Amino acid sequence: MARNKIALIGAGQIGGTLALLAAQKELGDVVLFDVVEDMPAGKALDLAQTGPVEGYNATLTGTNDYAAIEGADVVIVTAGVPRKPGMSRDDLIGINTGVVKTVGENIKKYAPNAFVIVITNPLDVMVAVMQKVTGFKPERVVGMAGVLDSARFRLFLAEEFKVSVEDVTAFVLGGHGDTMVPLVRYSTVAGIPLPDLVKMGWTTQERLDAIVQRTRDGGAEIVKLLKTGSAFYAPAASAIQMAESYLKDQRRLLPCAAYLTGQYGVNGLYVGVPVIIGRNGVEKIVEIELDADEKAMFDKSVSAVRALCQVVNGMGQVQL
Ligand code: A3D
Repeated sequence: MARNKIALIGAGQIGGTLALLAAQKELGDVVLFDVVEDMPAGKALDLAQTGPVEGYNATLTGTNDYAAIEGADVVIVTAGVPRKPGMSRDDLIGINTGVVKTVGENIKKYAPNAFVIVITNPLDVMVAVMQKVTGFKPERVVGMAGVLDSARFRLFLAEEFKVSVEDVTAFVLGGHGDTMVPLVRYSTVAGIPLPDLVKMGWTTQERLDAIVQRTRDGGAEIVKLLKTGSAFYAPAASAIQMAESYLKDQRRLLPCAAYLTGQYGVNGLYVGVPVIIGRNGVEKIVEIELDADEKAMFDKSVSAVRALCQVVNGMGQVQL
């Protein structure tokens, strides 16, 4: 049986971690692409030499030539620039729109059947640019953000309740930015909703509010500590979970940036919602009921994403 082929566009901090995780999980052979001369080949060789020690069977190659991604089953895109301290994700739009456009044109040419996961920020708009440029069905182009934002929420909750991270489920919806919507009502410890845990005295509403805010600021907290670059281990792990669900037809229910066609009252926009990922890509967009406050937060987040789409349109490279 032929192995799957996973192309990683951008061989920086997240790209390298994606390659390691994909190899360790033996999801397929990995091709690392970057515009920096020789660097992806160096990273791939280093990772290939990890194979005998870690015991993984995967071929890893690095390249500056898009032709090497030919026929990829999954493409994960991190090409572009990350944030520096004091920058918002939206400040990256000028550089990253052009980068994602070029990347999309090459994915269309060399990997026309791929499932594409975008990580480059500002996420919700970059995934829209990717879909537009490739012309792929929206089911095959998704953005990674919700899995990461939810993982941050889950960690902070597990620490608060002193329980295993495995027993905390959480949902963060909306755009990947300051207006993201951590959904307290739909987040649980082993099925017990957070509002019940407040009633049970496990935490207070004030402490829960602070955790919600820390989740919203989760990316900035790491940018400030790292001083150069942004988070990369958890973003990579999150995208690999999505890729694995596609490649193994796991039908995981994960929050991802998906193209809405009327769901949640939104039409023609990529925004973070729960979806099922299986062999056909996004197989279902799950519409959960939002109360008035949650809906207001979600709508605010949607407006922020729409405003960024207008910025891209104004730049004249792609019309969303
Ligand atoms: P970094 O380590 O700088 O890697 C980016 C790589 O892209 C570098 O190696 C560049 O050489 C390469 N690159 C630049 N231009 C091109 C091009 N035209 N074609 C191909 N490769 C190119 O950054 P990183 O890996 O830390 O982050 C990558 C992106 O992910 C940034 O935009 C981050 O903001 C974003 N990010 C998103 C999340 C989400 O949750 C959505 C989380 C963390 C980072």
